[in-house]
Amino acid sequence: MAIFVKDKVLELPRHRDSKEPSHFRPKNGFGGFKGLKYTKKDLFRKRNVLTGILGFVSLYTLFVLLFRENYGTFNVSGLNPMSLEDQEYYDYDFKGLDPNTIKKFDEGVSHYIISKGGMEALSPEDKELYEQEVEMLIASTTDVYDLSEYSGHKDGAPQRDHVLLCVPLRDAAPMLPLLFKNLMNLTYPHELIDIAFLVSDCTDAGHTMNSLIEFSKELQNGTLSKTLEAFESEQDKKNSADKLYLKYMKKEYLDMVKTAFSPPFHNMYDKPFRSIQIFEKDFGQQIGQGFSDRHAVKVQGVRRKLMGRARNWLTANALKPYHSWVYWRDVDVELCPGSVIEDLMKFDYDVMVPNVWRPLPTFLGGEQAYDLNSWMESNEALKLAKTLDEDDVIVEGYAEYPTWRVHLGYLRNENGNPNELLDLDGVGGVSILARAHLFRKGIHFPAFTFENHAETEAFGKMAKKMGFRVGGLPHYTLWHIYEPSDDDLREIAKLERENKRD
Ligand SMILES: Nc1nc2c(ncn2[C@@H]2O[C@H](COP(=O)(O)OP(=O)(O)OP(=O)(O)O)[C@@H](O)[C@H]2O)c(=O)[nH]1
Ligand SMILES: [Mg+2]
Repeated sequence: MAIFVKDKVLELPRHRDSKEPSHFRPKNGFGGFKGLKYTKKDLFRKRNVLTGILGFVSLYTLFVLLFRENYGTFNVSGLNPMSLEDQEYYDYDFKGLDPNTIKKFDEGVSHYIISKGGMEALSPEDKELYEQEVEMLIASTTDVYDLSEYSGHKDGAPQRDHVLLCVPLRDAAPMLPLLFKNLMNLTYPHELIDIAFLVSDCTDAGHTMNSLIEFSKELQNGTLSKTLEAFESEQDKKNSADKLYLKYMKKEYLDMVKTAFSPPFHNMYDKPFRSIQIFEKDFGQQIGQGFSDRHAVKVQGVRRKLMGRARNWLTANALKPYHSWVYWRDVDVELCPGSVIEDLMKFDYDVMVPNVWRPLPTFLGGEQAYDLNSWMESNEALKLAKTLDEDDVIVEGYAEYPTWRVHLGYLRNENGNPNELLDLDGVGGVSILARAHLFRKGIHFPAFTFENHAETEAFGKMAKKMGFRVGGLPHYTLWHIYEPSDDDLREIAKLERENKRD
């Protein structure tokens, strides 16, 4: 396996003649389509139901293999083999139809269920088999969903609510180790989470896509944490100039990061997710992904509208009838509680976001509110909107747009109650949990100006306008990564020169 970072390809620091075996195996211990019988929810509890591999490529859509074939007798050191018993790995679109049974019907089959004299002619066993086969025949062309069953419980995990986890990515290869560690750290049952990545407009010669595929395979094989551990310990040995800024970060924050990424992790850390899909589609984004490029005020409207297109495209393609919740997550989150999905769900709101801060070098104050897109509307901003063109997009945090809104970010108290909740109008996109039926009802991330907003802020406004509850947690914090701006790098260089002189 190779992990790609920027323009370099970094081979993993270990030799593997054969693929690392997974310590997870599908229940019944076989893969592929052998010995399968029935498919639908009510059938798949039968023995010998389909386990295994579903892989397909469609319009450059890759469905990454769930399991490799070579599980068998193995044991990754320190890990016990574990069988993937959870029914959710095998339900809905993970069909297990027996081709021979279907073929039998296709070729025409005579079946007598009443005797000549009107007496019951089938034995109870024959009758049961006949009913199962008919059900399989129907299931081969028909899916039936009662959408009222997928409206999202506030205790989604025990209710077995399926979650679609969407991650948009652009030029994100260096960020993937962080993202995948945070994904593994999620405590919401992995077998209930379908992950959908959208890779767009990359300028890194395919590195984001190639690395993403490799990481996804390892994740679904249950071997990613071991692989990353080896990879990162090798990386740590390299004295990278890019990390110079760490000298200027608060020790408390660096300690928090260290603790978060050191074992012990939760029991199901390595457990494969229900599925991973990777989509690639370009939307013509031209603005660079560098910190200073993407933050210029004049590019915000265009950039946000394109992001809206990308997000809508992803939900439209990945959302299935059986998803009850959709969780949106940006790649560039450094610290996030593993229980974030459950923690956002439990309030029974239709849209819920946490607070997002970022660490800063001590010469800039050590930390700051980062995501200013989560806010309560103000009269001043409504008045300001009336003075703007219909197509203008208000962006928060810029002197050009004095909105005087209440920002979730600024309400944070380090020791505040993480369960305190505030009703919001606009939301930021770093980490949004929303009920799936909002998307089914047409709420989306406007790629046009909606009430002088675009993308996630307009999504919040639209959800509110359609009568849904939108909230945020001022004292529940996710930490966005710190990326030194051009000015910060100059300051760090200056301080380094001064230190050397002393
Ligand atoms: N698919 C896709 N993903 C993108 C695009 N631009 C950014 N992303 C991803 O979307 C998420 C958010 O992007 P950021 O560049 O962090 O932008 P932001 O959320 O507006 O916030 P800032 O960090 O303040 O710039 C990240 O996961 C990016 O990798 C794009 O054009 N297409
Ligand atoms: Mg970001």
